[in-house]
Amino acid sequence: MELISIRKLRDLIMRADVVLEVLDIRNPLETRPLNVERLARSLGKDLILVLNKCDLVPLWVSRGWARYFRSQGIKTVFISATRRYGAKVFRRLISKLVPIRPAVLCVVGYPKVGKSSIVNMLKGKDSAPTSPTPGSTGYTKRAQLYKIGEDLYIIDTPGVVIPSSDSVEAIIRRTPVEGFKDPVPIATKLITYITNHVPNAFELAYGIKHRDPLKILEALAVKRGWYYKSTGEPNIEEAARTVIRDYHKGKIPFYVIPPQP
Ligand SMILES: Nc1nc2c(ncn2[C@@H]2O[C@H](COP(=O)(O)OP(=O)(O)OP(=O)(O)O)[C@@H](O)[C@H]2O)c(=O)[nH]1
Ligand SMILES: [Mg+2]
Repeated sequence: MELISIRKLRDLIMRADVVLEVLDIRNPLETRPLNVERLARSLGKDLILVLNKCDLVPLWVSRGWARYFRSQGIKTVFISATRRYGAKVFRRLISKLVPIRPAVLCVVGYPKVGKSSIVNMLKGKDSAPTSPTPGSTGYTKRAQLYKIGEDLYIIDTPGVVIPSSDSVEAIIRRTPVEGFKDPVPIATKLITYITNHVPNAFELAYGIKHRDPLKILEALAVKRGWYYKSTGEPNIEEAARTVIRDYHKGKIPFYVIPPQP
């Protein structure tokens, strides 16, 4: 993480009474910004871990991850912001943490984990712009304050925490799909990563039975009718971008199994 964003993050957390740290429940450990937790703790702020997108994983996976984080002493809820699942428990926990009003919450988390969607869920109507892929239009540009209840406010934030590791998850979250000069190598890595967790993910998503990443990309290009004009070969770059986009959109079944208690 860059220095500038550490300062921004600190300013933001200072302004809030409770920090909502949003993770993608499909891959919580890879989308967990530990520096947010450290900062919140050092500034004496309450923190709720919000495991979002639970509609994309089986219930036992959601429960397993919630149990895992709660066992570490972290207040945790799992929700689906877009399906508005888990809103009641979530609101109740917030009310318990901020008995005194006015109060301000802030949402922080890696790009595309659903921060703006959570603001919309808590508001009860869509106001904060959301977008499916990094860098696309609708991407939250600056911190903005919304009213979500009687004397209760929430700050939606742009990507103040950017993953810096070399993991596939980190790379595709910090780079817009169009930003890859050659999207094939990263899509290949992503496919391998996904199939390591869900072996038949691409059969479920596209009806493609291959297990080899390049074969999957080729088959997808052929299926969609994407060919290079010059050579007539299947356009695997277009297929690669599609795989990355579909992963962000939750169209490819994927989740990491929670550790056993
Ligand atoms: N299936 C599913 N998709 C979700 C959920 N929450 C958000 N999304 C989708 O995830 C994408 C990103 O959501 P946003 O709310 O824009 O995420 P964000 O964290 O605000 O993104 P940035 O502001 O760009 O960092 C959108 O396509 C949302 O529709 C959810 O609970 N389930
Ligand atoms: Mg946003």
